Amino acid sequence: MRLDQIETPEMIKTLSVDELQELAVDIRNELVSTVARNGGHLASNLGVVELTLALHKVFDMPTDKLIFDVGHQSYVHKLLTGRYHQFHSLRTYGGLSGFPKRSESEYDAFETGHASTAISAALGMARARDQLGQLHQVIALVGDGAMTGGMCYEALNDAGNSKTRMIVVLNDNEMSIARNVGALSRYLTNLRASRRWSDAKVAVRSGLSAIPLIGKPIARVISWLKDAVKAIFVNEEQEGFFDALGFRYYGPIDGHDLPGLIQTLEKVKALREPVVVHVLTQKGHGYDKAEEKPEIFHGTPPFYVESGNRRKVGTLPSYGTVMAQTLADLADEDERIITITAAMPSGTGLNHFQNRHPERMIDVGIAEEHAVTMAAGLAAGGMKPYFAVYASFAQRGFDQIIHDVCMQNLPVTLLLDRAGLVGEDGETHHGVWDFASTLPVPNLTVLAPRDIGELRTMLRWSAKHDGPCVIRYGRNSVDLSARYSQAESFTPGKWETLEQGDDCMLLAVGSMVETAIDAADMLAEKGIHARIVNASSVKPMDEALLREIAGKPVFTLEEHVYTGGFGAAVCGFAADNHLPAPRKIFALPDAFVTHGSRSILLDVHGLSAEKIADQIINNL
Ligand SMILES: Cc1ncc(C[n+]2csc(CCOP(=O)(O)OP(=O)(O)O)c2C)c(N)n1
Repeated sequence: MRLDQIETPEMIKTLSVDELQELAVDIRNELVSTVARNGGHLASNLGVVELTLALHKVFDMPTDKLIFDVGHQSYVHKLLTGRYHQFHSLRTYGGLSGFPKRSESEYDAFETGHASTAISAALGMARARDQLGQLHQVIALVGDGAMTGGMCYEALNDAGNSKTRMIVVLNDNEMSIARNVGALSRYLTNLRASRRWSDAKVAVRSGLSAIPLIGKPIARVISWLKDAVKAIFVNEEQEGFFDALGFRYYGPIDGHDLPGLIQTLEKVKALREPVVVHVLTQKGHGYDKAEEKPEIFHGTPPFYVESGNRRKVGTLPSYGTVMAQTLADLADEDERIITITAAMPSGTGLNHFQNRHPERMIDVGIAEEHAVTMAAGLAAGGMKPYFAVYASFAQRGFDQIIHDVCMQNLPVTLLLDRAGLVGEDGETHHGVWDFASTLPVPNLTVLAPRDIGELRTMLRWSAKHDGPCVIRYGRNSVDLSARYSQAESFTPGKWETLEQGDDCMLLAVGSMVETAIDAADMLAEKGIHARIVNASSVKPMDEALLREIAGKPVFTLEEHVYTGGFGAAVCGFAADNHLPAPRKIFALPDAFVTHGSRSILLDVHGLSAEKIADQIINNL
């Protein structure tokens, strides 16, 4: 049976192992060709082809519930659950999401996108099952990278103690996006070693046993010797980690061996207690380019299958690269500067910093809450920490920003990358709530550069600033230096006027400055002259400028939700000071924005230059 004939996972149950193996080839071809065209998470999906087939062969979805941690590795599951014919639309506007979506399929039991949630969700679903007198299994598929996140331990602790029937499949490929870090990762490596050791032991034993007369006694001695050596290298006490938490541990098993996987899953299916099945997989398995460079093919833009090269190569450095290079220069002069990533050294650009100051870049794993409080500790200890993190993942550290950083007025800088709409990754990844959560926090300075030049200037300012600070920038870097030169220094609370004009005032933040310039060009064609203001200091605001322009038609522009954002703050200031409110706040709606290209999404929500210009004309 070919992949295009699989309409429901029921059909997989009838297939032999050989037929499943043929299907695995089809699946890998489909994954590579679709992701090469649309971009997406390739290496992780290539690694779970056999595992997903085995899960669908053994369990009865959708009655049994399968929950993907992060959810970026759910493509194979989508292909097997009636979505093959839509798979070409993966991650495009109106097409399939790159993450599980309950609205997309009854087989998507729980929505994910951020790491380390699956065990908690599975435990909740298992408890609901027990409360409601149902009998199905609940399975959480969790990567070893996701297991660096603290929520996993809170959930294991609770689940193991409650003895709730559920299965955690631990997909261990020794990688997060980059190489996995931390003590648990070391522990899992030990377990892997023990498996290689026992495999070798079995092989030697069976080989020797075949020799008549002397074979069996020699095999016994060698076996004893090997156990003694193994006890030195593999700490037997550590092997009880999951058992100690109240789980029954199975593994490690080979995640590309279909018969072995099916056999083990069959065995654990009927168990009435919490179980961990430790599965070893290879990230990128079956596509040589992804096997060689799993980090590059973790999440990739469109690429050529033959060469593995990206289809489009940008000429402008990313904000992350500019940030890391500027900080590395500053760190040459200031030994207190230290950087932190939560498992995203290349995504944030900090790998460039690491190349120059390896001892001053810390990867804490997928542990954003810990990263913020640890940064507060570094600052309290006399260092100058910078935590670079995607805006949507920084949501995890909200309480830590208030309680650990700002209340003590510690000089921690948060560098919020991918702020605004990210595009194809969709609603779990858009970073559009950061103003709402940072603007109300006392002591915190909140900044958003108009381009890479201003980011450099802000970073130089921040190195001398003795207090907490947030600098947010978007996915697409911008360089406005050809049109507007960059001031030498940055002053919080002072906004820059890029164009003079008297007919309307455009107060734009971050990515919206470039859009405001384009919109103003369109307005100029209609004889409307806009003053363009780069409101890069979001807190403190330029109150003097706000008073100066009071009474003129003011429009605010931001890539952030309407509620609690920059425009709302301008309105608040106006109300407080008996000034007229802005004519309109250009911002995102109070709704979850779907996936699709950034330009489409901005246009759909009225935030393209054309739509902004039209709305201003109508308003005036
Ligand atoms: C809270 C949070 N932080 C960071 C990320 C970005 N991220 C996506 S996948 C991933 C690595 C996950 O590793 P693992 O769970 O081992 O899955 P694999 O890709 O190796 O299969 C990271 C860091 C995220 N999704 N959520």
